Amino acid sequence: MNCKTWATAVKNAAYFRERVNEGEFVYALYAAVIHSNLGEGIVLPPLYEVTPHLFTNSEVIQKAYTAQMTQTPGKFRIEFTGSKKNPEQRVAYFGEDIGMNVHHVTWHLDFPFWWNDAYGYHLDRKGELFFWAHHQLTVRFDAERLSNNLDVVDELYWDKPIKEGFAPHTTYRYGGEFPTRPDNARFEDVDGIVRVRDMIIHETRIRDAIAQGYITAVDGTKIDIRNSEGIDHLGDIIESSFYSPNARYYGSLHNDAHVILGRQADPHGKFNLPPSVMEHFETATRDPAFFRLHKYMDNIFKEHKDSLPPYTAEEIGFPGVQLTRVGVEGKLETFFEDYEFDLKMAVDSSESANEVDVSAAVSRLNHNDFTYKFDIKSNAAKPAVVRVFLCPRRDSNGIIYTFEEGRWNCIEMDKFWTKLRRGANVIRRKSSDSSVTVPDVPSFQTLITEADKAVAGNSGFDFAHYARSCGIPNRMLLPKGSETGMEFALVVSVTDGASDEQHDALEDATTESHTQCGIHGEKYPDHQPMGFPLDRRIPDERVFLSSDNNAYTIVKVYFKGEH
Ligand SMILES: [Cu+2]
Repeated sequence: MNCKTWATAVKNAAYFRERVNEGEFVYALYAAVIHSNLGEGIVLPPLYEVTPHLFTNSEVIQKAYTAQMTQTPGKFRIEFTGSKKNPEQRVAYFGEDIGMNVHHVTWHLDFPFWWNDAYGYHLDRKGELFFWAHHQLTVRFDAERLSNNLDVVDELYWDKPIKEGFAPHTTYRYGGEFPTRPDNARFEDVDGIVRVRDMIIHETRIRDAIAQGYITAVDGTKIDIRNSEGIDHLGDIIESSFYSPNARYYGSLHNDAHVILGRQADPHGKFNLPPSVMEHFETATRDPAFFRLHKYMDNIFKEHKDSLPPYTAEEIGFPGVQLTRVGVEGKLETFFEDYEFDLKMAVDSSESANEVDVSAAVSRLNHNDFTYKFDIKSNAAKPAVVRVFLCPRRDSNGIIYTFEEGRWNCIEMDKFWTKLRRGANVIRRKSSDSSVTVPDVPSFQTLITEADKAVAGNSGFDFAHYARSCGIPNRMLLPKGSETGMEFALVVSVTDGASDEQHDALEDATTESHTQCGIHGEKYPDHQPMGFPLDRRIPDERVFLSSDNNAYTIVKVYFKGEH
C-alpha cells in the first residue's frame, strides 16, 4: 500500500510471496491491489482458482491430488454438501456458489473492518453498505428457500440450540478438515475469546441505542441515529469496524458472532481444531447458520429502520412524473448450467513431476437475459433515478404478504439514472446492465493469455469490464423460482435524480456494481438511503401506491430443468 512506484510494488510482492503464509499473502495482495492507486485497472484472477480449497469440497481436492500423483488429467464434479435427508441441501447451491462466495469475500476486501482512513481515504457509507449488502444476501437466500418449498430463515438465539448442524466436507490446504457441528448445539463460551454473556450484553446496548435514538461515543457525546445517517453508524458499531464510535461499549457483535458460532465444535480448544468455515469470508455462507446469524443482525437493523417515521407522500413522490406501465420483455426463466474451473493451484507441484490438467465441474444457477420496459410520462426534461425490486409475493404457506410484510424481503434488482424527456418516455433496461451485478470473472488462464496479447499490442479484450469482482453474479440476478412459475411483485420507483451529481459518469464499466459495492475511492453515488423507498415502514400502502411515480406488477419466475 505504501509503495510509490509500480516496480517497488511488484518486487515487494515477489519478496513476500516467498516469505509469508500463503493465505495471508493472497489476502494482503488482493487488498493492496484493490486499495492502492497502483492497482487501478488490474483484473484479479478469480479466487476459486487461486485458493480452490476454500471453494470446493475435500472429495474433489482428494481426486485432484490423486490425478497429480498418478499423472492422469481429470475433471471432477462438485456435489453440494449434505444428503437429501437434509432439507438445507436444497439451497446449498446458493451458499456454495463460487461466484456468490467471490462477491462476499470481495465485499469484505473492498470494505475491510480494519480499514483506517490513514491508509489514504474514507470508505463512504461503509456501515450502511455493511447492512445493505448483507441484507440483500439474506433476502436472496430467503427467496431461494421459498423457490424450493422451504420456510424463510429464522434468526439465531443465544439461549436456544443452533438448530442446523453442518458438516463442511471442506479442507484446508494445510491444517486438516474444517470442523463439523452437530444439530442442536447449545452455545458455550469460547475460552479466552468470547463469552455468550458478552454477546447478550452488546446486543442489549445496541438495542438500547436504537430505542433511545442515539449512540454514545467514547467521549460521552451523543450521536443522533434517528435520521437517514443513523443506519451508517449502526452498521459501524454492529460489524464492528474501526469506524465504530465506541467499540469498547458496543463490542463487535457481528465479528464476534462469527467466531463464537464457528468455534462451537471445540469451544474449549480441547481438540486443537482449525478455525471453522464461519471464520473465513470465502467459506462462511456454506454453513446454513451463517444466514441465521445474519437474519439476527438484519432484525436489529430492521428494529432501527422501523423506529424511523414512514416516508411522506412528498418524500417518495416525483411531481410531474408518472410511471404508467411496468413490464418485462422476455420470459423470466432460470436453469442450472455446468461450469468448469481450474484446480491446478489446489495441488502441489514439483520440478521433477509435470503438472497435469485438473479441473472442477460445478452446477450453477443462471437465467435467460430479459429487458425491463417502463413507460414514463414527464411534464419536463429532468434527471431521474429508477429503482427496481423483485419481492416474493407469498410466504411458504402460499399466503400473500401484506405490503408492509413483503417490502422488507425485496431483492434489489437494479438502480440506474436516466434523463427523462418532456412527454412520453419508453425506457428499456437490460438485465445484463444491472448495477447490482458483475459478469463472470474470466479464468486465470484467459487473463494470462489476454494480458500477454495486450502487451504484444493486439488484444481487444475489455479488461475494464472485469475490474471489479464485488457484486452479485449476474447469472444469479433472478431467484430460482419454480416449474409452474413463482409469483413476485416487481416494484419500480422513479424519483428525482437532480441531486445525484455523479449520475452522468455511472455507465462506466468499472462502476457497474455500485449499488451494493460503491465506487472505489469515491462517494456512494446515491443520496437516498439504501433500499429507498422500501426501507422504512409502510403502514398505509395507499401512500405508496397512490403516488404516480411508483408502481408494481406481478411477474412469475419459471425454473426450467432439474435440480
Ligand atoms: Cu459478510
